[in-house]
Order: sequence, then structure tokens, then C-alpha cells
Amino acid sequence: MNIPRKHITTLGQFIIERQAEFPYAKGELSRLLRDIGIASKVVNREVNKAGLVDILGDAGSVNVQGESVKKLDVFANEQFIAALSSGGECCAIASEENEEIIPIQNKVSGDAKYIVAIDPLDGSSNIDVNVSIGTIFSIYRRKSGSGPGREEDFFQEGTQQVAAGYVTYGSSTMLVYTTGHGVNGFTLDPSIGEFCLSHQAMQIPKHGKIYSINEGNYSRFPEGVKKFVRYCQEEETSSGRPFSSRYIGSLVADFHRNLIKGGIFIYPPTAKTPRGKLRLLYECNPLAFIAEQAGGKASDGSKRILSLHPAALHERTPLFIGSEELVKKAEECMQKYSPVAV
Ligand code: P6P
Repeated sequence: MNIPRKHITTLGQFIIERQAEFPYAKGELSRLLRDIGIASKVVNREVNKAGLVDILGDAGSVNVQGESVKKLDVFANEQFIAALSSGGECCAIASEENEEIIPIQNKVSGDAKYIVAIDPLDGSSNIDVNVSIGTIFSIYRRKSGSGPGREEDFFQEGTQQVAAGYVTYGSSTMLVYTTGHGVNGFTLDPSIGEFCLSHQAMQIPKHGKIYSINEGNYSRFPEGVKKFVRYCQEEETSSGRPFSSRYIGSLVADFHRNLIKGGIFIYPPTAKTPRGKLRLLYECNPLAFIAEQAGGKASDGSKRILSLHPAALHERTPLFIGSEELVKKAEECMQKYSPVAV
């Protein structure tokens, strides 16, 4: 019996089909997204081999964050820089792994109109314990004229993003992205080497029952965050409480689970780290764009993440992100018990 094969839409086909959403588009953003998809497949291949090939372990160097760098971090960073530099659509990159921006000057990118902020391999401390890790990217139009992009091109509010997405390298590898017209997820089919549409028009459940926060830092949390955590732990069946605590310690994995199941992820400010740990440009802004496009919410505990104005490439911000109702409840607690950031 000839069983009709379910229609497969690859990432490349989807991007081209949806290109019509961009008036006056000449295909540059489509090619840029495809370049990122190709680099992700190369990184995925090495992530999957990490246990087999001597690519684990510290590369002996430390990155701009003062964290020991794993060889896979270096490899991933090199892959995305190479793909974006040769693709001809990007005129500058801001990477977590590089203190300064990487201006791109080649004969084609002289008039490249896009810049990319990227965390090439987030959660790298989980590489050698085989926990899901991820890539996070954010795309803006350049503000400067022509030639290589400049640092000031990156100091735009998150509302100016033209696209954002992440790749989660886990039990399966998925690429999830938005261009401001909803969120779509693609699962890598290794048998054909293609990202295939698997999660169309993703929406985060309004009523999440998961909270994700590193409770090991509880004693350092602002009073408002402590109150919210206790709210999640109270017995109150009509609201489904107590909620479940789920924390992987890998931002992309925690965010992806909450996007699908509903929930809230919090990386709060503390007295020791008043701006939290996560970076605005290449972690919080892209995930906030996706969260809002999926019907969720993202703030720093009071202000919308996408309205924050960056003044430095690696600046940090507290992050409250996920199901709208849970983020609003956490903001209420912060407003009532910790009105001023600690
Ligand atoms: P903590 C990984 O190092 C990372 O940057 C994110 O992926 C993750 O959400 C966070 O740090 C975990 O930080 O302090 O809870 O270990």
C-alpha cells in the first residue's frame, strides 16, 4: 500500500514562502537565516560527537566573561562567524565569545544591511555532562551607512529586531525563530540533513504551572522574588499550585520547555549581581521577541525587556520571561515587595 509521505517543509522552503511578509524584500534576510541554519547543522554535528571526539574540556582560555572556554564554544563561535562573514548579508557580529564586535568587510558585504548578535553556544558548562545546550541569535538592520558595521549599530532597543531565534541541541535538535509574524519551530532530520517544520505558529500556554529559577540563590533574592517563589509553592488547587520547579541551568533548554508547556523562567537581580547574569543583546532580547510573538511576556521585573536601551555589548539584565499571567504575578510581587532594584 502506498502510504503518502506527510508533506515536509524544510527551513529553506519555509523562509522563501514567507519572504512575501517583507515588503521590498530582496531575499537578504532569507539568505541570512539560511546561513545561520547551515552553521547550526555543522555545530550540531560536533555537539553530537562531543562525547566521542577529543573536543571536550577547557580550551585553556577564558572568554570575555571570565569563564573557562570549552573547545566546543570556540568551534561554534568560529562556525557562525565564518558562515555570516561569507554569506555576504551581515556587516558586523557581536558574539558572547568576543569582547569587541567583529566588523565584516568583503566585496559583497560592502552594502550588507544586517547585523547579528549571537551567543554561539549558551549553557556550555553543561557540554561535558550531556545536558542540552543552545545557540541564541538576534538580527537588526544596521544604522550606519555602508562598509563594515559599527559598535553603535548594536545599541538598538529589542523592538527593532527584524528576526530572532535559537537552536536547542538536545534529544533532538530544533531551530525556533520569529520575524515578527509568529513563531515557528523546525526539527533537524539527520537522515536528510534538513530542519523540517514541526511546530507551526507556536503559542506559549497562558496558564503555566512551571517555575524555573536557581533556588540555590534563594537567600540572595529580592523579597519580591522570594514572595513569588513561595506563591508558586503554596497549596491552592484551583490555580494548580503548588507549581512544578524545573531548572536545567541551560537557558535555551529551560526557555524551550516553558515555551511549549507554559511556565516562567527567572534570573533575578541580587545584591551581589544587581543586573543579574544574563546578557541583554544576545540572550534576553531574542528570547523576549520570541516570547512576545508566542503570546507571552518578558520583563526585567518591571520594564519590558524589548524597550530597554542597550549601552554596552555585554550588558546584563534581570529576566522574568514566559507565560503572561505568571510574569505579571512576579512583577506584582516585585512592585509590592522590592520596588527598587537591589
Ligand atoms: P546559574 C549558562 O551558563 C547560563 O548562562 C544560562 O544558560 C543559564 O540559564 C544560566 O547561566 C544558569 O546560571 O547561575 O543558575 O548556574
